[in-house]
Amino acid sequence: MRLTRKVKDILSWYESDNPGTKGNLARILMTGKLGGTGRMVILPVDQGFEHGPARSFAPNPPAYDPRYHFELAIEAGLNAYAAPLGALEAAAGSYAGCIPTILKVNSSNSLSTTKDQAVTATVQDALRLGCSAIGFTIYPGSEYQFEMMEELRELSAEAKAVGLAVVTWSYPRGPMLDKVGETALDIAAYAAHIAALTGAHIIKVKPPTDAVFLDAAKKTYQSHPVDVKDAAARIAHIVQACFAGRRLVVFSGGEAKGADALLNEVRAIHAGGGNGSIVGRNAFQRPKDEALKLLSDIIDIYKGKA
Ligand code: FBP
Repeated sequence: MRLTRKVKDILSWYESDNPGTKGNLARILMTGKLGGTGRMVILPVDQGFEHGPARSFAPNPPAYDPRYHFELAIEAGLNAYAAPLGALEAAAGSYAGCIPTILKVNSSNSLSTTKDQAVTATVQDALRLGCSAIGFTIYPGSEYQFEMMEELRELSAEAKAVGLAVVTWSYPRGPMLDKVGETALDIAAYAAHIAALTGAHIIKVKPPTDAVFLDAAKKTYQSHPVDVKDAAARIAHIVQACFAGRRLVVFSGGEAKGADALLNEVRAIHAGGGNGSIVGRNAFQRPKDEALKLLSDIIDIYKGKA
């Protein structure tokens, strides 16, 4: 496979990584309908852990079957599929080599009252299952944030040593953050930057709102304004927080919503220079033909066609 100039350029940002990790990043970046463009669409399916099976899969019952998600990601021409251990184990053999996979190695659940996640898989599992990367969530702002970052440090070092990439979900939550704070622009930028500083290859955050949450940050944002009313400018600010755009950053889809609302978010991500989307519920909670249409529309936006 010949890498595009764009992908070679992206790989050059990762100056300390070995050929194994660069090769796995290249696999993700070169796969699917967006292969070679530097943009990505990834299917994440860990919501069974996060929200429970019915809240995740009842809207589209075929999605209870882990094979469904491999099929959806492959048919849609996505770059990668991310899931926890059991879901990958349930189908990894049939789909070995068909699409890059990301093993989500920690998970939370809605029965917990703490903002923490358990480590539920290992780097060795990721290698055994043929994954390209491990995925790990940190909750900046949580009472457990430092333990989570320390767990990430260990797993990340181990993954990088054996040539895997690291995808970090960085979701601010915890006692000092209310719902507005969790997705405020300054907090989202902070979370993305923390993920970059922990050594993530691919950073995943929620699209930021126009709120600025921290009083200390408000002064800075007034003297160095970001056009907070413009969704693309907000995305561009997150990209800036990811080492001036020298780390890949993708944005999550959130709860199921109308196609137009999601496509508008994607237009802003594209215009703001984000590297793509990681869309779970908005994909697998729709009937498959609708999901394929929506994913195709998303891909067209990233190709600059829509
Ligand atoms: P969605 O597109 O379904 O939002 O998936 C992205 C994701 O990061 C999942 O990996 C994760 O399970 C979920 O969001 C967490 O969502 P929430 O923060 O709403 O619990």
